[in-house]
Amino acid sequence: MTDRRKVALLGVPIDMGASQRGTLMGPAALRTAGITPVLESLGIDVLDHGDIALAGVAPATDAIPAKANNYRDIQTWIRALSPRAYDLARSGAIPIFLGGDHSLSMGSINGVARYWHEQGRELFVLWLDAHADYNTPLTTMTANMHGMSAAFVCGESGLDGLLGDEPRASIPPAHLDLFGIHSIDPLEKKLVQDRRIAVADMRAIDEFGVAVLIHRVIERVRARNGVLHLSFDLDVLDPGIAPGVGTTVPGGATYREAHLVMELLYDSGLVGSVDIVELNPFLDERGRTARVAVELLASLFGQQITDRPTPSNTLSEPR
Ligand code: 6HN
Ligand code: MN
Ligand code: MN
Ligand code: MN
Repeated sequence: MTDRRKVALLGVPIDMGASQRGTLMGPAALRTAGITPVLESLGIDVLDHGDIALAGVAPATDAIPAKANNYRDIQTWIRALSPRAYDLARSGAIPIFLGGDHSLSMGSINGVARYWHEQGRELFVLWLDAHADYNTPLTTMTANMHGMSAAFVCGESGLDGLLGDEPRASIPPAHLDLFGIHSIDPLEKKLVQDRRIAVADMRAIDEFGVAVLIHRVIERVRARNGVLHLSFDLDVLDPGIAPGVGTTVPGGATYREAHLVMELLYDSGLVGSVDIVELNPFLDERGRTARVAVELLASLFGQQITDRPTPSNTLSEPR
């Protein structure tokens, strides 16, 4: 079981999966923005494990796939990260993986999924992102591996040797929810449709609102007594509130939409692990994006405006 009052932070300063350098400074910026004291102020016991070390990862010998930029570098990070993620999940704390670009989710989710599957629990993944990240080396237009992580997590082929000896623990595509999407490549879109992946794109969010759509995700996880991993790419936010990411797309989620997602997820009690990725301090404006990220994590861990009973969407009874 996860202890909702215990958090383990692990920095994963990787930037080789993206075309823009700079996300390697992400973990430091999240710490500077106060991630530890903010979570502690909510009564959470925070253990910061620092940044992951790559020493000791045995050299890989598998063939390098075509159309996977910086494959060897990313492979080293992923092979170091997956067993760490497994251990952190087993510790009972909620791990938060501080990115780093989104390729890190290939390792974080693999390790976490392996742990939950051993426990006989199903893992679901909520992918909050402007992008679907459902490319493979066969569909990609850029060869950037941060655009392939959701597909890898769902067991798509094309990066089959990536983990080396580390066991692969995929989730079925039916356990993935793409949320907030507003940019997708043509072949990637076809693959997402072929796999019948649940998508709440920005059009759906405009039309129905985040509450209805997040409840749908929560109910699906709850119905199977599952655990939810949140993979939070900061580029899902509108560039007006989160300029510090490498791949900004206009028309992202508002400040309040994003907070409501976090508040509803907190109420659900289902989140067992988190990635927070794509923060690029080199592109940020006076730390704004790092600060928004920490504020959103506070809502995910129970910060509330009023201390109303949860879960509830009603106002308190008059006395
Ligand atoms: N991200 N679909 C584009 C690509 O290069 O495959 C963008 C990917 C963005 C990835 O933001 O994590
Ligand atoms: Mn993205
Ligand atoms: Mn909107
Ligand atoms: Mn992403």
